[in-house]
Amino acid sequence: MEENKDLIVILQQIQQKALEALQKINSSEDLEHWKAVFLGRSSEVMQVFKEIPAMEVGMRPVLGQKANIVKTELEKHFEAAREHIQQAALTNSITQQKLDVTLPGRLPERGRLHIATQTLQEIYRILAEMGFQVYRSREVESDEYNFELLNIPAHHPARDLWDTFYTKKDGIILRTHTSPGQIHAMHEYAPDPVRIILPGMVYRYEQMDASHEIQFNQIEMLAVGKNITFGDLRGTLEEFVKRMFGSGVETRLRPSYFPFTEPSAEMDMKCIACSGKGCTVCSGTGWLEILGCGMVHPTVLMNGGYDPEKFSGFAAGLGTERISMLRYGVDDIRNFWANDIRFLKQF
Ligand code: FA5
Repeated sequence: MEENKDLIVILQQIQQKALEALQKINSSEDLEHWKAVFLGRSSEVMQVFKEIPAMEVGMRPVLGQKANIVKTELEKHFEAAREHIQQAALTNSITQQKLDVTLPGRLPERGRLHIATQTLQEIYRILAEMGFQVYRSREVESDEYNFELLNIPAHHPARDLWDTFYTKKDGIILRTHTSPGQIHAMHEYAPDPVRIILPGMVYRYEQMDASHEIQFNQIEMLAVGKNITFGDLRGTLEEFVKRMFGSGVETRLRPSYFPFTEPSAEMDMKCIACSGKGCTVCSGTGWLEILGCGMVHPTVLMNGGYDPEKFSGFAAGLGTERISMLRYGVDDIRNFWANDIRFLKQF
């Protein structure tokens, strides 16, 4: 009996000791430590619970009840103290680390379309209005499509016009121009008429300078049908340039040579960077070549599945980075893929 009374006194002492210790605590770390000491598995209250089964039967409920009251009481104070400490920490951070809400906010960086994509999209828009549909074609090509079927047999000197990236796989190359797409499209549509554009990246193993890159975008135009003439080609290109750059822009068509067109020509635009005076962009000539073009060669029509006696067509290949350069006054084509954010941000 005496022993039981002692335990009740001990429980009261435990409670008093714990609450006194709690009073002095003002940090979360100390509070957690307090919890381990006074409410943890090997705390004194828990020891009392362990001793109860050895007690006199009649006293067990009384002791159990008392021990529970003490434990609940300590838990209650622990929760209150935790609340208090958290609140104090919050008040402290609000008053000590004051926010200056008048400071300008940090704007998130906004992405944008690359200048090359913007130009491609503008060209799609203009040529769509003129009746051309986009036809996608592969960048990794076969020698057959990039050269043979375009009337450039192996060992033909015209292959020198395009410095090629070869792969280790025999006959597989990176396309040097978008023209092989002409053959893919003709194979798909012949003998129906087509009026399409073939956009995308092309690759050349070239010496880079202000107007030459080793990778650049081209847009191929192809129209095949009945009674299509060089006049249609010229009219279409002039209309395109007018819609792209405005009516005051000067262009010229120069006779040229491509194995897959006959006759062939190249179109130059008066260099906007120097107003035709001559600069690094136009290699001092005052003109910048923007595209090659011509009437589709009868052999190519035949390779595509058309009868050249009944069908004719025109084709053109535009270098679209050159178009961007003229449009925005960019004086070095190497800026396009150098990925300098200061350059790209301007467009
Ligand atoms: C061709 O690639 C022909 N396939 C174009 C063609 C298509 C002719 C259909 C006839 C019929 P060329 O190699 O000239 O042609 O290139 C066409 C255009 O791509 C050039 O006018 C120029 O604007 C651009 N270009 C050529 N080489 C580069 C280069 N290294 N860097 C940037 N643009 C280039």
